[in-house]
Amino acid sequence: MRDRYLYDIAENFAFDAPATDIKPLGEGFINDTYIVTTAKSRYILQRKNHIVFPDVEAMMDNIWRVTAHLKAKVKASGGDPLREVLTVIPTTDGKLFYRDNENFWAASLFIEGSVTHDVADTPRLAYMGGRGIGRFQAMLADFDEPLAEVIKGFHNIRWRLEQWDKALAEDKAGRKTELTDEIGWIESRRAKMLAFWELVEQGILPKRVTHNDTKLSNILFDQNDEVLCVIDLDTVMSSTSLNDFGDAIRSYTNTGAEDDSDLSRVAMNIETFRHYAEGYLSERGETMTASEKEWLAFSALYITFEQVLRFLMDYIDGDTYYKTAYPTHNLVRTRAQYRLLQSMEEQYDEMLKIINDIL
Ligand code: GN1
Ligand code: MG
Repeated sequence: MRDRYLYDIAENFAFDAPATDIKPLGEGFINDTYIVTTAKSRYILQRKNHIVFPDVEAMMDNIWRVTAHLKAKVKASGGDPLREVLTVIPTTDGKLFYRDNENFWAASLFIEGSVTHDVADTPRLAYMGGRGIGRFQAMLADFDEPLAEVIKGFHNIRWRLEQWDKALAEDKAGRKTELTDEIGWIESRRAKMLAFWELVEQGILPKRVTHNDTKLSNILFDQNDEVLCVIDLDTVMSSTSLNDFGDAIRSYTNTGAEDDSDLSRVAMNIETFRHYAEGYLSERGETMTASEKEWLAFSALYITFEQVLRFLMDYIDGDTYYKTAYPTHNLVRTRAQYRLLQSMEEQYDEMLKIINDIL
């Protein structure tokens, strides 16, 4: 059925012609995404989750400035800024987002002929994904404007653990007593994870522009599987760039699904790790500090631990953050991500060796 509401929203954006078709696209956990067709072009329209992103204006301002910087870089090197960088489409009155009574909306250009992949099932895809994120960070190395912290303490485990302690104390959904093992997984690693974050707090690991959601499906490829650009810039912020490496390893190398209920399928594929690291370091190797290189492999454990904590905390809170498909979904996600973390811990020496060999 033609949903009049979405067409009314679309009219507020500076598209080249009125929308003739609007369909849902993908299945993100946070925003709702649609593809809008006009007589001449296609666009992406997103309802931004205002609970997750309390300051949509600041978020869109981050995205606008970062993409302007990237576009200038791509232009200077003879590339096509409309295909190699996300293009935000403003509203008809020149704003970066549209707000109606209940929702916040933003739009961007759909890049024709682009392809996404959900699973890094070939060495080349893992390598190219690493290169894509490496280049994204390299192009932003000289971006020295402040960026808004769109989600407070996003990859800050000190902050996450404060929230965790509160969630346990409140036990909102009354689920804590069934979760003794799972809670132990977090507590036994608390000190180690905090020690890593302290390096960021002390400036030993420098802050850079980071993407903060580096799953493979956030990269657009062309028909030959060359990287076009990195999308989903909602969480672009200033933090350690190791987060981006760690989150990519968490998502690329998993031989199972993020929410796999069959734990025997879940493990870290060390070859995928190697290929991603090779691609990433081919772009970033020279601009990384000695401390960044030293802690690169650990960042995968750090981000995977954080994801275990976030899924479990949402389960304890009564499933208020992530979209869930069934009542124990967040618990299943927790266990699957924990299995992945264990697999990384088992292969940590090998990960260190691979990084050293590449460098
Ligand atoms: C969320 O919605 P999506 O898939 O882009 C989340 C990430 C998590 C991911 C887990 C803003 O990303 O941090 O790693 O789910 N994004 C936010 O799949 O919380
Ligand atoms: Mg995202």
